[in-house]
Amino acid sequence: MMESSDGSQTASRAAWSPEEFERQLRAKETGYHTHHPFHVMMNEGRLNPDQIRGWVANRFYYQASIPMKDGAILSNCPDREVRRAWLRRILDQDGSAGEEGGIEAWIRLGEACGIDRAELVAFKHVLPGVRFAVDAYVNFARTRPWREAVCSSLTEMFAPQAHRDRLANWPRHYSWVKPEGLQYFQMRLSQARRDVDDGLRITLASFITRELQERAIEILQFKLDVLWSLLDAVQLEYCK
Ligand code: AHQ
Repeated sequence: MMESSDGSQTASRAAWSPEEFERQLRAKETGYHTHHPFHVMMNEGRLNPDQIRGWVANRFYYQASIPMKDGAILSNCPDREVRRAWLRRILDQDGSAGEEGGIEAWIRLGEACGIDRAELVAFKHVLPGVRFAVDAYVNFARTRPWREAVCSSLTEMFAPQAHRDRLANWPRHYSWVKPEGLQYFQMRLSQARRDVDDGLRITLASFITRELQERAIEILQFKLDVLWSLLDAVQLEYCK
């Protein structure tokens, strides 16, 4: 037990070991958006084409905002090594020589679902609640210390299972979606794992006191809320 200056006893709040800290972070999976009712209905094949198209068109605003978010992290980060690694995320999404990138792949998902390309890229169908949730995430990355923004990307620890579920369920339940549209989910299986390795290494090395570690858990909850609120807005609009 630690003794404070006035002699009162205060419970020691020792920092978690790196293994326990990672376990605490991963335990937040229970609040991940794959458990949202809309996503459960998606995996169970209970969505109609308009609901699928509504999800794809609204999630496009999130996808198109990722490079802006990562650019904000780069602009706040003074560490050249971290920037070199983090830059890859922008190229993964925006594309680079010979690689069309994730944003183009998501546009092809939209076209495979029958969404007009011009309407998708103009964010014509993006709902107010989706815009607010995504903008909150980008503004978090712009205004908070870069290490906090790195930590907020760790919801992607749970993303590979989401992509595996879609790759398994869409061909079965949504065979009307042209199969080439699913390439984005395939791409992210490996990219997400690599991104999470970077993000977790930085987070475990940066949040080293118990107080900072509990702040990291709060940050992850904020990002889980961003993803959950996005689906709340989509479900309210498309599941009336
Ligand atoms: O396709 C996704 C992606 O590129 C990213 C980057 C990362 C971040 O920096 O916040 N998070 C993320 C996510 C992607 N796809 C989501 C999905 O369900 O398809 C999951 C999402 C995430 O878990 O944060």
